[in-house]
Amino acid sequence: MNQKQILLTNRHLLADDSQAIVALCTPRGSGAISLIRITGDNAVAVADAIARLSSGKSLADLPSHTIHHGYVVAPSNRTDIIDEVLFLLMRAPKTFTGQDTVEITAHNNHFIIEKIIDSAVTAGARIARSGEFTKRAFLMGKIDLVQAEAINDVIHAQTELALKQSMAQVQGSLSQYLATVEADIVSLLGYVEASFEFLDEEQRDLDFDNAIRARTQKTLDLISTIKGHFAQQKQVKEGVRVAIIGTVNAGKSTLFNALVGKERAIVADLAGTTRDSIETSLYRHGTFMLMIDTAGIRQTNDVIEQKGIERSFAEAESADLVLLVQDATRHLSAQEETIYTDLKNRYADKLIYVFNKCEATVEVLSLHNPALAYSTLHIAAKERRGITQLEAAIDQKIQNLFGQLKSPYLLNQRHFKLLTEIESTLAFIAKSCQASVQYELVAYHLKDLLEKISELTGRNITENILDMVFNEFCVGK
Ligand SMILES: Nc1nc2c(ncn2[C@@H]2O[C@H](COP(=O)(O)OP(=O)(O)OP(=O)(O)O)[C@@H](O)[C@H]2O)c(=O)[nH]1
Ligand SMILES: [Mg+2]
Repeated sequence: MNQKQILLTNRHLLADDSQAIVALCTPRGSGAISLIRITGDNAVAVADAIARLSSGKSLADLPSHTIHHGYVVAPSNRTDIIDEVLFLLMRAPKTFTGQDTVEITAHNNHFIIEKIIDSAVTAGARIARSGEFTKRAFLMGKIDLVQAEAINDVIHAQTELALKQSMAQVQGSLSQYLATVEADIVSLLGYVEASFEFLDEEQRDLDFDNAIRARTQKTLDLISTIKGHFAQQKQVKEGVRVAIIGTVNAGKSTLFNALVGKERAIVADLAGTTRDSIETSLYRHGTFMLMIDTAGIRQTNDVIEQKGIERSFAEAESADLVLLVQDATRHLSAQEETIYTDLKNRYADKLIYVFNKCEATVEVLSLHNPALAYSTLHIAAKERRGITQLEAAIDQKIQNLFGQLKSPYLLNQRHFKLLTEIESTLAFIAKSCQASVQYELVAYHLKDLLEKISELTGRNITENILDMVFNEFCVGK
């Protein structure tokens, strides 16, 4: 489907949605300049009603994509100047929303902004709803739904990497990728339908059936690959969970405080000081992290408390990065060692082994334990020694874990759910084609898949889902 067809398909949703809308597009708060956007069929008329250009002209008479100095005035009294501004005039269709647009660069003052918006409303605009600019851009066929969601992701990106990926998606990379999947399925459907035509020919069976099987598998592999990135990408988007795990009294809370740079967790000599996990978010080197201090693994009467072990494993499981802390001034008990080894083996990729209490004066017992002598870091959390090196190791690990995502796009829950459905249908087709290909059945499912994919890119979508997507936006986007 080309852009024009998309426009026609979606145009009915636009129905009475061509009225000018107005909103502040820059964040509220300090800053010299703010930007107010008016878009819609009557945007230029609305702007003219509140504009007094220095040139004495009207925006309606001026060429598109030009900037004009002037004043915003009250529509009821044109001598009442609200602010000295610049008007950026952009006519359809070469605008973000695809509709006539006037952007006003005003001074960033709460009262000025409110007055300008009020004046625009008096002149015939209405206040934009959350995400409405982007919704219009979508409805006018300027962007597809995946790109619209990516704009939302850009606004809310928590890590630099996530931002880069969102930007890539705004430019259309997942959409292009999905177009490939769609093309694959269309061609597969072509094979299936062609097979109807050659139903009586002897040669047909083998060639067509094998081609259909191979193509189904190929598409299935592609979908699985995209899906495989989901877990990772979710973390890129939401920030990185770093869990500090270890035996009681190992100095986990002391380390936590050193890493977050404040006395957030209670530190005490008493074993079992931390009873519940404590979380603090922090931002460093372009990455948003959630640092988690956990209750320690505790040994009582020679038995290790089961609950503590389970909790630690659960934290390790849901974390993106595990700092496994060992008190270097004492040996681990045999049971503790089993747990440490288990954690280390299970989470090798995301685990940093930290020996704490490694002041020069302390004999570092554990260093002599060959079983544990593997990529360890030695710190003295209480004196803040080795923290810089540990931070560097954390950054390095994050880089390793997330820096090499193969896909330049982001997925959200909606994408993931649909991809799962597409995958299971393809798996079903693959399975049912193992013996002989049931052409009618396969054709039916493939058509269903095409519909699902168009649901993903929003080219065939119900208003319900639309509203869900756009409601996540802030007003002015
Ligand atoms: N010598 C020395 N003592 C430390 C160091 N880091 C922490 N401690 C001490 O070890 C004790 C336990 O510290 P915490 O940070 O409360 O240990 P924790 O692992 O959080 O303990 P729980 O919450 O009980 O599991 C305290 O007395 C700390 O002062 C260190 O680098 N060197
Ligand atoms: Mg603690």
